[in-house]
Amino acid sequence: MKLAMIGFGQAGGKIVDRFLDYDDRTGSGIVRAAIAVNSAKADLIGLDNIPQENRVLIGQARVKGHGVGADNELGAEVAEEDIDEVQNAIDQIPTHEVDAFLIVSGMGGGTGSGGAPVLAKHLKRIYTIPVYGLGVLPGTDEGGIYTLNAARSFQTFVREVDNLLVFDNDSWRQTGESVEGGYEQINEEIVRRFGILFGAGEVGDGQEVAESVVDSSEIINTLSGGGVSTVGFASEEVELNSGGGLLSRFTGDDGGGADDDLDAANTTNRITSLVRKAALGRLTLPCEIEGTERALLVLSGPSEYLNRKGIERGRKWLEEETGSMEVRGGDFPREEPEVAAAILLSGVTNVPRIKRLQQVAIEAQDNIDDIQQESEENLEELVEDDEDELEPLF
Ligand SMILES: Nc1nc2c(ncn2[C@@H]2O[C@H](COP(=O)(O)OP(=O)(O)O)[C@@H](O)[C@H]2O)c(=O)[nH]1
Ligand SMILES: [Mg+2]
Repeated sequence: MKLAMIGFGQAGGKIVDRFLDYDDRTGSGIVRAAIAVNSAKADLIGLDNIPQENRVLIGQARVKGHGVGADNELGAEVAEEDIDEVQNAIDQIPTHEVDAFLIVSGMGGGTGSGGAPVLAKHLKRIYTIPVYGLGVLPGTDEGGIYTLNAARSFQTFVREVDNLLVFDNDSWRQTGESVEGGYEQINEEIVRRFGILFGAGEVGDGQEVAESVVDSSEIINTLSGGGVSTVGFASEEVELNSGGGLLSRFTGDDGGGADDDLDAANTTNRITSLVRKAALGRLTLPCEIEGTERALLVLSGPSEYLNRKGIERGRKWLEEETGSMEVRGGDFPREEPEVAAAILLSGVTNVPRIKRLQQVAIEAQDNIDDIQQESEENLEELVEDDEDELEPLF
C-alpha cells in the first residue's frame, strides 16, 4: 500500500529517512511521500533522503530552532501553533494516491512525543483515509522523564490514530553497543518488518500475481477497529532458482512426481515453522498473543517457495494461538533469496509494558492530584486559621 509518512521529532525523522532508503533498495514503493517535522534545526539537517522542501521546522518563534528539550507539553504547543506549516507541506502531496498516513515518532522525547498526537488529530479532521501511528517506546534505562513522556503521549496518540503500531526500544537494546550504532540496527529492523508488511499490498505490474496475494484493503481491515499493534517476523535463506522455478516443475526437468511431493511438503513445513517462529519470537512490542483481536499473516519470498497449503496451515495455527476469529493471510512474491513470515497482530490486549506505562501515568496523575489536594488543604487551613483568628471578634 502507498503511505504518506510523516516523521515527527528526531527518531521519527530518522526512521522515515530509513524507509526511503529501504524503498530505494527493494523497490517496494510504499513511501508515496515523506515529510519530517522538528523543532530542532540540526535534526532536520542531519537527514539524508527526505527532500529539503519536505523538512518542516516548527516552533521557531518559541525555541529558535534549538528544539524543546524533553518537554513534550511544549512540543504539543508548538505543533498546535505551527500546524499550518505542516499542512502546507502535506498540501504538496497527491493524497488521492495515498492509502493512509503513517505518523512516526519516538514517544519518550519532546517534539515527537508532544506533536505526533496533535498532528494525528488534525489529519483525522481533514482526511477520510486512515491515520496510523508508529510509536517508538524509550528504553527503560533512559530515565524517568522519558518514561513519563511516553506514558502521557501513548495515551493521547492511541486515542487520536486509527491504529497505533508500536516498537519498543527497550526489548531491542543490544548490550555493548554505542547508542547510535544500536539505533542504526534497530531502525533497520523497524523498516524491514513494517516494510514487508505494507509492501505486501503493493505488488507492481511487472511482478507475478500470487495465488492469494495480500492487498491494501486487507491491511486496512486488519488495522481497523483501532488499538495497539505489534509485528512478528522470521525468515530463512533459500536459493533463488535462476532456471525459472515453476517452469522446470511443469516440464518435469527436475525429476519425477515423488520429488515434487517432497518439494511441496518441504515448502509447507518451512512456512508453518516460520509462522510459529514469527509469532512466538521477539515482537516489535512484546505481548501475549492470546486475546489478539485481528491478525494478518504475510508470507514473502520467491513464488516457488510459497504455497497455499502452508499459508492456510499457518493461518489456522494463528487462529488457535490468538483465539481470534479474524486472521487473514496471503503471499507477497518477491525475488529475494529468503522466505519470510511477517505477522501483524492488531488490537493486542495483554501487554505488560503498556500496563506499566499506564501505571506510571496514573501515579504521575496521583502526584499532581496529591499536590493539588495538599495546596487545597493548605488553603483550607489558612482560611480556617483566618476563621479561628476572626472568631474572637464575634
Ligand atoms: N528506534 C529509535 N529510537 C530512537 C532514535 N532516536 C531516538 N530514539 C528514541 O526516541 C525517543 C525520543 O527522542 P527524540 O526523537 O530525539 O525526541 P524528539 O526529537 O524531541 O521528538 C528517545 O527517548 C529514544 O527512546 C532512533 O534513531 N531510533
Ligand atoms: Mg533527540
